[in-house]
Amino acid sequence: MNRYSIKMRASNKEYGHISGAEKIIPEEALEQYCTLLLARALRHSKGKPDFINLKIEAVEEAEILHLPALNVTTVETSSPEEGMDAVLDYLRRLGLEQAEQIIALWQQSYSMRGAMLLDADTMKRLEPDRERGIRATYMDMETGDEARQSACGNKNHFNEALVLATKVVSHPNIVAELCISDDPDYVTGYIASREFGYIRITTLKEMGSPQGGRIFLFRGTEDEKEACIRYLQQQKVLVDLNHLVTVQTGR
Ligand code: PML
Ligand code: MG
Repeated sequence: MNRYSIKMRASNKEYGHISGAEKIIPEEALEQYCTLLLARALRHSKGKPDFINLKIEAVEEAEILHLPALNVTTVETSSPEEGMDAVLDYLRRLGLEQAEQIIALWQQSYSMRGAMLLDADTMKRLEPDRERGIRATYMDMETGDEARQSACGNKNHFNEALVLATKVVSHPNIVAELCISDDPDYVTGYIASREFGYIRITTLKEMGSPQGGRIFLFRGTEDEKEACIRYLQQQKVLVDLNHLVTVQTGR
């Protein structure tokens, strides 16, 4: 099957970045998905874009890595403090001695376009460009056309984040990923790792706050860092969301 990667990003002078999304879809669906992504760019709650970029690239089947989605556990928390405590617990359970420092550094990712790449042991920041950060891209969910289409028109935070986190923590040098959404009305965030899967934390910030960002926690050598950045930014990945394992838990 011939496939294409489509990436949409929209911005305006008032807000800067407004919305972005990406898909990896079969050739016969290309026109339809361009229209759906365009509609998404035009209808974002942050306002009308004055710039929309649609980038379309052919993807060879052999280039695609297929991954099962991480198992999902939801941890109910009722305040950002409780949410951060839950993240701290998981960081410690992953053997990360600098857990508090990692949480403190998270704020520095809020102004970045991509994620912070942080050495999990030395706390050294590893992104070549600190403003841009690392953009994990070229991924989509591998699921029925109907589910993909509905996820395309409206942002589904959970599905998109699960796809990204599955790609990111599947790399052997990534120990975990932390994420808080920058959408003011979305307070659920997560910590993802191969060891514990995708742990959704239902309250990680105050409602109304536009602050959010990602940290990828890295452990490895300089050469492994280069290879890891290439994987995050260039490897095409399709994540199977058809057989999701989900668990609900208190703390
Ligand atoms: C984002 O806004 O891009 C991040 C979304 C985090 C989703 C968390 C979840 O619902 O599981
Ligand atoms: Mg956002």
